[in-house]
Amino acid sequence: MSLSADLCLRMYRDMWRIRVFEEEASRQTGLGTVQGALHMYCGEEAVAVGVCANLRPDDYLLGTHRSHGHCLAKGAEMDRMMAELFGKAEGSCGGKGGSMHIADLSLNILGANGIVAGGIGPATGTGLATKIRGTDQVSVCFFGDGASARGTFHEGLLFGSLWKLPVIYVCENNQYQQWVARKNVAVVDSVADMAASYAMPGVSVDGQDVTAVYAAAGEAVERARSGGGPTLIEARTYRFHGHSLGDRQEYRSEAEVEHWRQNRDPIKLLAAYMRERQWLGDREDAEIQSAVNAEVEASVAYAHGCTDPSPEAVTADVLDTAWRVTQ
Ligand SMILES: Cc1ncc(C[n+]2csc(CCOP(=O)(O)OP(=O)(O)O)c2C)c(N)n1
Ligand SMILES: [Mg+2]
Repeated sequence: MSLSADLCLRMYRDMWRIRVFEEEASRQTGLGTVQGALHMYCGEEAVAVGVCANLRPDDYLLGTHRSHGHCLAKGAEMDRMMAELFGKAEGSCGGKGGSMHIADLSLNILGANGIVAGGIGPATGTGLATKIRGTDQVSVCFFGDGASARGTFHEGLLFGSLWKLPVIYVCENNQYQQWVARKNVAVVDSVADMAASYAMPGVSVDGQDVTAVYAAAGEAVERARSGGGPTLIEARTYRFHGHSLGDRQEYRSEAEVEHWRQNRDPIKLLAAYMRERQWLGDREDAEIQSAVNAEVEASVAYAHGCTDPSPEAVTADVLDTAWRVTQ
């Protein structure tokens, strides 16, 4: 399939936005302005960007604990995301969600979450809801390879397939599950093969190649929108950083990480693809990167100018189930 220069440039810029945002978030954690666990998505940007380039603002998105990239790719505002990491009232979730719970209901981003496979059930639910309502929205759920070992994954795929729901299940197979290599704990190599058990199409793509991800997701989104049911996409990818900040990474070699950074960086690969076609020159490249750097710097300035949540806000938006049960 052929992609336009405009689309590639947009995806290139979006991958840079994720990369620089996260590097800054990591720096801010070191400075103490951002608190809590931070799971870096660097190296995996082509998955979020290639999938989300096929989505409309009203499509649903469910994420993982490693979701800054998913949210930015779907259109979440960078300023409010940085403010959220700073724990500020103007943040995407009023400063109470932090890195692992960023949501933006105005874009149907129903949230990152800290429970492995936690998004698969809700994404199947939004798929059911849109089918009942008769809209043509699709639901996308990102999850890691580790999530494919959880019951929720199997339940979600079963009902997604049984009811022919408009859901795209996107597994980011980065070959590691916290501090364990997938090859030491999995009995099938490709997560895409598991789709056969649920009678749905399963596709495995090179997750470092945004053009391949874009094409595979495009087919899946079209099938879902036109009533053809769900698809399981496995994107083979790699995280450049440890599981979360501070991980000593004793389970993998520096040489392996260096190999992926040098030869399999999705940003470098797209740059080479565009340069070959003369869609990207030195000047455009420098302009894109400096605009992204400025946007990220501005988000930090914005977050610094925000206010702390008021103590009274602590119980707002909290469902008091005990109260409900006794009423
Ligand atoms: C139900 C559950 N079990 C365990 C954990 C602890 N945990 C957090 S991330 C993670 C590994 C997830 O691996 P994967 O799904 O491959 O995602 P990745 O971190 O590689 O993106 C684990 C075990 C958790 N958060 N939730
Ligand atoms: Mg993983």
